[in-house]
Amino acid sequence: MARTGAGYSFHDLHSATGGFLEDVLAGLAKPQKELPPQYFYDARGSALFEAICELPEYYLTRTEIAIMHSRGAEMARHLGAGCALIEFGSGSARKTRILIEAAAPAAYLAIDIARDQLEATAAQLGHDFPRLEVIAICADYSHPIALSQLAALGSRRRVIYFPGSTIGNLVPADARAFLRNAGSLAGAGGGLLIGVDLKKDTARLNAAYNDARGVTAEFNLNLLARINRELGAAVDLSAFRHFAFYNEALGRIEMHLVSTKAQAVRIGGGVFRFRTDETIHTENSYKYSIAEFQELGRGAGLVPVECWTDPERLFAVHYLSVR
Ligand code: AVI
Repeated sequence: MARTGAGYSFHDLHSATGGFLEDVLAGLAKPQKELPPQYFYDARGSALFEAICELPEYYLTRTEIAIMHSRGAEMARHLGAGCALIEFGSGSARKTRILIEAAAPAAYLAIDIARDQLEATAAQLGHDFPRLEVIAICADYSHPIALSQLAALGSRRRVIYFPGSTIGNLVPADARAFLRNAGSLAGAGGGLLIGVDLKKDTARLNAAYNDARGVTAEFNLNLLARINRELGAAVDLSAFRHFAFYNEALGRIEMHLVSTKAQAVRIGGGVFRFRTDETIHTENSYKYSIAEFQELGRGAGLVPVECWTDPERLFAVHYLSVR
């Protein structure tokens, strides 16, 4: 389905029925129970994530925004005026707005699974930047994307923008495959601008995923609430608690939901037994040193060109080019 609004076009390539039940049943049947993190982001989960981004402990968002403000002009020189900017998981596009102001791209193509927010953001950007061609595509960017809409970008230089350290939510092998795919979407001469959280002291990392107000806990537990809402289950949320810790050996924050008692959980015809303290692994958030991320990029056939960071070296924005 495609439609055109004032200043933007919208293309719906995502099937709303998805595989939520199948993914939940498969994840909970594994020896280490798990749930895929993309299911965090229903309307409630997206609102909770926006609230996380404002928390004093969650330094990632405000630090990346500060880097975009202070170094946007340098990034713009790499992007080149009149380029086509392609963003995966655009969300509210707060950082993109800074980049658009600095780099003046000719076209902006946003790909996101969250349909309503995507269309609202596209409409707003179309209104605020009348000379910018805005194309919104509702699709799951975690699958390889072969978009006919790319033809609309013509021969403009393509730059993929992937902020927020969302790449950290993929295991390194998947992150490398993602970078390779993004590189081929950008094409020879194109580039990738990627926000990546840096390794740092464990206390600071642990605090960012265990905030005092309990918003991250609610975000994590919302996965079970969503299962109840959408799959007609009756999981007792009070029998699970949020647990997040930095796994130093693997260089990642792990989020889990811990069963506080022995219990059986029924979901869509499946019965899943939990021991006391048994966990469901809900998310990884990998942290990369600058050198580690550049190496990951090289492994995907990309050329690290530049990297910008903040004075405390909390967060990095990398520019990599496609040969
Ligand atoms: C979206 N992503 C980069 C966030 C992160 O930090 O890994 C998701 C998140 N999980 C807990 N807090 C925030």
